[in-house]
Amino acid sequence: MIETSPLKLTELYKNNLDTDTLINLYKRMLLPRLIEEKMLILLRQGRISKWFSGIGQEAIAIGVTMAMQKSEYILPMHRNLGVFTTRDIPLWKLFAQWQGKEDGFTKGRDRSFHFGTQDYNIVGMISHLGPQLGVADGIALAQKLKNTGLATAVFTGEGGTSEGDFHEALNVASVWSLPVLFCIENNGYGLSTPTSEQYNCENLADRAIGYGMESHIIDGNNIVEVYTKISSILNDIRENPKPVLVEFKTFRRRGHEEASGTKYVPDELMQYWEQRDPLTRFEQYLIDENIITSDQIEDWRNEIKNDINAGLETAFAKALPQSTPQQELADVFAPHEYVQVEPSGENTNIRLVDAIKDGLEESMNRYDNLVIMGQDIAEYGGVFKITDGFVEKFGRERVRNTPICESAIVEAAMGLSIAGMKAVVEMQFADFVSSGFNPIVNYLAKSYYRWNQKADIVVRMPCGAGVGAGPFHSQTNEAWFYTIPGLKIVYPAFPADAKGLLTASIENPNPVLFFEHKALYRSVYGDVPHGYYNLPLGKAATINHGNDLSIITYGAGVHWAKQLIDEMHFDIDLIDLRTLAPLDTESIKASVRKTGKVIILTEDNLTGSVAADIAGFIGEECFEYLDAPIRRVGSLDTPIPFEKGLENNYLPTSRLKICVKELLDY
Ligand SMILES: Cc1ncc(C[n+]2csc(CCOP(=O)(O)OP(=O)(O)O)c2C)c(N)n1
Repeated sequence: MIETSPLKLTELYKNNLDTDTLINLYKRMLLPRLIEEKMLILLRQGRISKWFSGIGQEAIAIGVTMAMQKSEYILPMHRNLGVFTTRDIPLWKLFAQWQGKEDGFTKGRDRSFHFGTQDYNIVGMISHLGPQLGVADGIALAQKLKNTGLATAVFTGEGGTSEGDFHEALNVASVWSLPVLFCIENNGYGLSTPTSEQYNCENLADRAIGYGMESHIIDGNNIVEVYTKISSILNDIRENPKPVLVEFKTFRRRGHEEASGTKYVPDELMQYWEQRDPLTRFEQYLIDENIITSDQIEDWRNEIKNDINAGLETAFAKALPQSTPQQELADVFAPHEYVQVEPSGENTNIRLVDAIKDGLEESMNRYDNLVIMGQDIAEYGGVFKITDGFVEKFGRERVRNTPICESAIVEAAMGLSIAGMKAVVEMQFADFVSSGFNPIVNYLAKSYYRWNQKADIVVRMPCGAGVGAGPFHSQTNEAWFYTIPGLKIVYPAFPADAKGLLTASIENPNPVLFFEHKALYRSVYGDVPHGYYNLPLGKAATINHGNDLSIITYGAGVHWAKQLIDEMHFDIDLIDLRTLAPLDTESIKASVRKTGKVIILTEDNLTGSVAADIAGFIGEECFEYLDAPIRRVGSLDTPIPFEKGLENNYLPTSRLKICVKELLDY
């Protein structure tokens, strides 16, 4: 039965809040409810596309947002309309966003709540649900490092808690004592999946114990409880930075999205929760207590409905995006004006590994908002010793050992960038980036295009074969990323390039995957300028000038080709691409036009490699200049074997020599 007894409601809503606050909480809940009711009508009329309803869950978004300071970041989910309205985003702009209008938050590039806005300190979700939990860690880390005393709140459904991101994010937040409020909205179902099939513990809040974290269970349908308890938890978090997990018990009263219905929900359950509607129940309480009157409610409803209609009218009148392919392409990366910093003129002959260390150190000196994160990188200096001595120079706050959780750390790097910092993430081995793949390709790569949020992050990737390390410590996996718009890929072959390209990558506000070949780390020496200098991304280098054949390659391939040219005295043009994205297409064209024959050499296995794409480009752009078929030379289409002899068979060096001879004789 509906709890209408004044006594019971008095008990339920017992509080010390003043009348204004109570009325404000009510009106704040009323707004998203009325917006939703309108949206359901528009949906039926086919005037908006999808709708994820938060009806019955409003108390959580509103209570949490009201308890937050406006300067604190909130990372809401698809049912948290109340976060957006409580931050006072103009209604027309929200509606324009949902309609894909030019003046929405994403210029029509992403739908519904998939956007963020720095103006309102809101960072919306990506569809994958979990990644924002780690992003919240990064934002909170930035607040902690900057001593702002601000907390960060992030939402997830109970379904999202089954994702690895949830576990990684909670663990990192706990290990680093980050001021994050993790909010689980446990609304009974994840799409059609009931909680009994989602997790096997009584309360999700209990999971906090495993992470050494405080937790609370809160009635998510009681606005007073949400607001007062969260206010007090946040005060505590701000003073003593630490993460807190809150499980809000609530219920999803409508379908996962409107079209899918609620057939699988038992009627009694629906009725039970309808009786606990956070808005109508609180309204009854306020009337019973003579805090508001029915007339006032009527007036507010009319006022809000008028605002909604006005907002809709404005949004409907707004233009759809009128873009061109050029404009779309120009918005994939954050703008950056590269300013050349010339080298000092004084050089020392050092190894590639030393040059990378140098570049990193110069950048740490140059940017005091730069943080490096990675496994074993602090006192231990990283497995390749690149950050050896950094803790002593820059401190543990900026040189951070991480737990083994590639996803959460990439996400945390994104959070740092959102909060105005720079991050370098060291993958212990490039192979392990697969465990952080999702946030790189879906969050970092797409965020500038989606809502103009830069991802000022370099992911360092110790990669490559030739060290007898087997299938999981030898891959060169640049092709996994080459196809993704929004990522830059740098792959130096020489020490001086490595240093100058690393500093340039760190300067650049976009996500850069920086490949460092392990076999070259300690075998390749070169003269490297002292001090800070940079090199532009997207410029290839000609390592050997020749006329009979072009070899276009990068990384270890440059050294294999150079060795062959030196041994055989071939007249070959050798192009070291140095960066793959952006690709120096002009240098490729110039070389192929000069020689008329070309090999694209890659250490990667051939199928689907970067070489395949470059071959396609040459076929299209240089066809009239070719005197022989374009040849790709790469590794076998097998995993990389461990044993030295097998690894040699796998790698393309022997096939390169044959191919060079065939082409020269063609
Ligand atoms: C990684 C991933 N897997 C699956 C989905 C599809 N999906 C979208 S929402 C959803 C259910 C989410 O449930 P929950 O986290 O409890 O949030 P709720 O929708 O109940 O608010 C699913 C399965 C997705 N978006 N991302």
